[in-house]
Amino acid sequence: MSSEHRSACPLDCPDLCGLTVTVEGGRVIKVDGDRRSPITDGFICGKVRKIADHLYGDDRVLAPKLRNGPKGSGQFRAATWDEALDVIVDRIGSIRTTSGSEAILPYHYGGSNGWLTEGALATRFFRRLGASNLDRTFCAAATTAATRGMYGVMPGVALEDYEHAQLIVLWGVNPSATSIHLVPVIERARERGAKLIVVDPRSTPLAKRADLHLAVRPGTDLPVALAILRRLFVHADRAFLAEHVVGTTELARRTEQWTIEAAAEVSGVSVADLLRFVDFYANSSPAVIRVGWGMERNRNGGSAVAAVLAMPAITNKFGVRGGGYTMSNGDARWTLTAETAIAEPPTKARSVNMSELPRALRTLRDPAIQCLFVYNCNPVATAPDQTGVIEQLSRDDLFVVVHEQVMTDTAQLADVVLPATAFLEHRDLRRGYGMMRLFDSPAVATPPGEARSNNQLFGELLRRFELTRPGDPLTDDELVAATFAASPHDAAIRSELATQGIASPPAGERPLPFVDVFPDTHDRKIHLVPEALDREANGLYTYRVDPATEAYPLALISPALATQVSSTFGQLRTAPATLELSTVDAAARGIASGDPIRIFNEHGEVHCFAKVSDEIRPGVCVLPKGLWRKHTVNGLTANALIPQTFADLGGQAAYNDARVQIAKR
Ligand SMILES: Nc1nc2c(c(=O)[nH]1)N[C@H]1C(S)=C(S)[C@@H](COP(=O)(O)OP(=O)(O)OC[C@H]3O[C@@H](n4cnc5c(=O)[nH]c(N)nc54)[C@H](O)[C@@H]3O)O[C@H]1N2
Ligand SMILES: Nc1nc2c(c(=O)[nH]1)N[C@H]1C(S)=C(S)[C@@H](COP(=O)(O)OP(=O)(O)OC[C@H]3O[C@@H](n4cnc5c(=O)[nH]c(N)nc54)[C@H](O)[C@@H]3O)O[C@H]1N2
Ligand code: SF4
Ligand SMILES: [Mo]
Repeated sequence: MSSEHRSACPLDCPDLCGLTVTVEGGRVIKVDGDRRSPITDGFICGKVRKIADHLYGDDRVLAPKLRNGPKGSGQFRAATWDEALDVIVDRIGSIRTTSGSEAILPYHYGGSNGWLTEGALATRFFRRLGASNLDRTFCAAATTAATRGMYGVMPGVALEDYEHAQLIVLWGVNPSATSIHLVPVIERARERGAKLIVVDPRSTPLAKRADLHLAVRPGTDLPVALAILRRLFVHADRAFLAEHVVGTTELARRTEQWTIEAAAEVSGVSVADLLRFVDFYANSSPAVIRVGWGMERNRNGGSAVAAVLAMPAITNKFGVRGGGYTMSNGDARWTLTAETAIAEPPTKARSVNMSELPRALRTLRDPAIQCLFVYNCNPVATAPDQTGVIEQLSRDDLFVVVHEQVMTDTAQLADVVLPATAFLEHRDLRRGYGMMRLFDSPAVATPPGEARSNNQLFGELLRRFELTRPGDPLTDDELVAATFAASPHDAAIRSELATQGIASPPAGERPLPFVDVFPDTHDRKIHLVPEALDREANGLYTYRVDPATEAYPLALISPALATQVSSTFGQLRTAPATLELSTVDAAARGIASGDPIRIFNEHGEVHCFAKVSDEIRPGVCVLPKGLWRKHTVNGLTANALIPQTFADLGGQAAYNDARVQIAKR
């Protein structure tokens, strides 16, 4: 007998789909979209429709494993949970005694991305232990810094409201892969006459259909945006600026050197096209800019995002449905957070930027890191400097624990592998970062083998290290109850969740910026040149020149694959990796599609096959993010070519700052 259950998809995707899950004998046999969320509209992506392949595939970790061969040999023996936890308690205990707790580094990013799996008892455990803290900078660190500094946590335009726009700008974002439910909304707007502009070095599916495509060189969005702003000042809404905006004069000063001609030169886009952008934008309302994450991952990323976010402020595109910008809507004024339920005060322990993992492991002293505890993350596939990550994780004197659903490239390097549940097997609360609602995503399937949720694991570790306190919630259900209890104002949300499994934020699910919601900076104004950002960036809006050299002239970018979420589901990919390069760059090197090639720079070398494409601009090549080692000939991916350097804001990894050369093998 099968049964149907309502759930939600908490994966790292802006859409946050409502799901109908069919379960038989505790196993998921079918997943489809439902209609509780208008944006899901009854359909979901192929990745999640096929999630049974992930849940019940050969790579699933079913029981704890202990390494019984040399590091990285992939030799493990099965163990009981008790045995594995004894090893962990023993090793961590002795590291604490000899070197202190900061010798332990928790290493995590999104994982299943819900409130309960992201933080909760793991945060509590590592803080009470006194472990080193982690700066989570893989993604959205630069965009978050820019947005918060300028607008606070004001929600942006709801994705549903794009239907009302007359102009839609997609800036460094590829919804055809990363937010598929936005595509039909854009199409509906276009049927009603909306224009579409795409700013992207690649001809993405929507760029091909756009009214204007600015195929900028990676990392040159800043001069482009400043030159456009310089022109937009002519169309400024002076009354709006006077009432709601601080820093206009200073921003105008910083745009001065960026004529359209200068920006065209640096970005490789024509003067005529930049002027067309200005014309479209100045003369359209409602106009919305969807800011993606492709533009933040370089040395100019934070300033570039800030410059783009200044456009709707200067011209006042707010106050109308479908007008303004959308960055992340994750902070859409939820007063309810799992943080409030946990209320575990931050510690004074040192903080380590996750995007310089090899450097931290190599150089930190007093104490050096001796234990890396990985959960919700696959750094061998996703962190910069892959060679360094592999080298460091393979050290005999580093104790590596990995809590995982499947045998990832990182798990292969562990001393202890612990089996983790997947969403649908544990409960989670998840708010959207595109779609603004909050979902309660229940456990609907039986965890295979001995998989345990993050909170089961860290609850047990809290107990074993005698770090629990009376009244501590220790299960997912207790954590949800504590989350609600800590937010007494949210009775309405609670009852919506209980009856529907989905709730709207207090400000409504489609709030209008500057009508329903305002910046929540200290004076409720937009800050165009916030002092803190100016200091952090060492001069906000200062352009740093392209890192290309004669030896490494090509920009390598690593956009998202439609078939994965970062490296998640990568075990299911059978196709070998291909590097896409432009017809011009291929011809210059005598390379044809299918040729074996090597891509190299001072950090590393990747061996794979070429795909010659007229969908990327000359000077740029593409190797997608999230590939696994098995997908390339020499077991290294784009991340082996990515430096441990940061964007200008947020300590953000500069994934798209890699410059490379390509040759036939
Ligand atoms: N299917 C799928 N969906 C996903 C993900 C996934 O891996 N797969 N990942 C999820 C996550 S973690 C995130 S953060 C989001 C990311 O969502 P997106 O921001 O849409 O993803 P990206 O593919 O990283 O980058 C978007 C575009 O930026 C372009 N780009 C690269 N460099 C530059 C630049 O310097 N300037 C400009 N203007 N454009 C540039 C790329 O060519 C790419 O088309 O998607 C989420 N959704
Ligand atoms: N080259 C390149 N690399 C990139 C980027 C890029 O642009 N270029 N962008 C990056 C971006 S946008 C992001 S967000 C990061 C993401 O990088 P990661 O944080 O490493 O994300 P994933 O690759 O999705 O890996 C998450 C892992 O967590 C596991 N997991 C899921 N749920 C749970 C759970 O409940 N418990 C436990 N213990 N584990 C769980 C999954 O099985 C999966 O293996 O990658 C970054 N890496
Ligand atoms: S990954 Fe995105 S599109 Fe796919 S089901 Fe989840 S929320 Fe929906
Ligand atoms: Mo991300």
